Amino acid sequence: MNIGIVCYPTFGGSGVLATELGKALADKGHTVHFITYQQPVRLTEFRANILYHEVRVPTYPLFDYPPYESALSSTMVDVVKNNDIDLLHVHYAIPHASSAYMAKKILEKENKYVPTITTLHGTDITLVGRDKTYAPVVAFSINQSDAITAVSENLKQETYKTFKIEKDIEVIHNFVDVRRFARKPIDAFRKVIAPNNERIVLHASNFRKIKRIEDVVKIFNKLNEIVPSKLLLVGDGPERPVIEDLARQLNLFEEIRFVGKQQNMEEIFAVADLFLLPSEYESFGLSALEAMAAGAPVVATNVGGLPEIIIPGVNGYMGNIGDVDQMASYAIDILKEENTFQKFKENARKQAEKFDITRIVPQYEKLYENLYNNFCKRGCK
Ligand code: GMT
Repeated sequence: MNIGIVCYPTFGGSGVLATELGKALADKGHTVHFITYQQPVRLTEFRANILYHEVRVPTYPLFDYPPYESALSSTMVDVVKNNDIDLLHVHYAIPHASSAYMAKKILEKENKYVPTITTLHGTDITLVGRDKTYAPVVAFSINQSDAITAVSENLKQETYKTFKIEKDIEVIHNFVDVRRFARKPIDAFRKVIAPNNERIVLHASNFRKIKRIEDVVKIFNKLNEIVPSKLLLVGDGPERPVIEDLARQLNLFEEIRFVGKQQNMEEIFAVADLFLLPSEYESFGLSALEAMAAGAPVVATNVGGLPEIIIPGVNGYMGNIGDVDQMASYAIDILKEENTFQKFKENARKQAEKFDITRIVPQYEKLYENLYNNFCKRGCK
């Protein structure tokens, strides 16, 4: 098939998932057209059947806010017409679902019919999407999608609670390429971070408030009192200065490494002994799944879709939001004794296998085929 994928090209989970999906579909022989404003960060190598179409947003003195949504719809129209696109799959509802709707309507006027799929990722529903400045457009455009998917059962239920959705939402969980993430740690890299063989604790995110990174630091502080450890903080965002201050206040600057945004996450996950994700909400927690695939157990909050991937006492633990003491004691339980730690590691890998790319990507392919066949009965192409 010729598949158009629209996503955010940044380090966020929705863009990562969309890019990994596009690469997997290309590996299976489909031709994938990414439509976005920048080269997606995980789209690093060249493949003949992956094409990238940049959305240009011309500025004009009148525009305090250049109209990205219109530019995106026009680019979709152009890509669909000139590349014989079979379907458009948009990731993250805002503004991708409404741009897709607009593109579909324009194409219909030219007797070209293209089905659209919207995959909901989390904050497009639970945070930004429910804001009343966006909500009517979000609800309308989701309902106009020919198929809707959500990355967890929790997000599906949240969507029904938040909006009046008239269609079925199919849950297709996020996935990970277990073989790619099951890397041997690079010894030299481990040595630099943990010269005295301390445990390495990892957190990776976009450093937004919802991630509660101050809790990551506090949990680490308590863990480090009992189990000598180092904390690796990957990513960047608005909370970083606050977290740097906290690390200094707690006299932890020597124990914490802020490495910023990173491309090669497989190598970083490979050195991690534990992944911390004490977020206020996670629709799924793709980073936690990637950590598990690399053999790192996860201590997180019991929110959103995290209970769909973490089995307490098996591959990690979950605590209540803000309960730093509880999460620290879970981290200590996992890391202090080698046999227990090795069991958690093995279980983390096993659990990740349930969400392996080979199991989940066919679910998207099946959805595409059904949609394409049904849609075509109604007169596409
Ligand atoms: O976590 C973020 O803030 C980024 C966000 C995104 O849209 O890129 O991630 C969301 O989508 C990911 C991929 O489906 C999920 O794994 C994350 O849990 C979800 N984030 C939230 O729900 C806060």
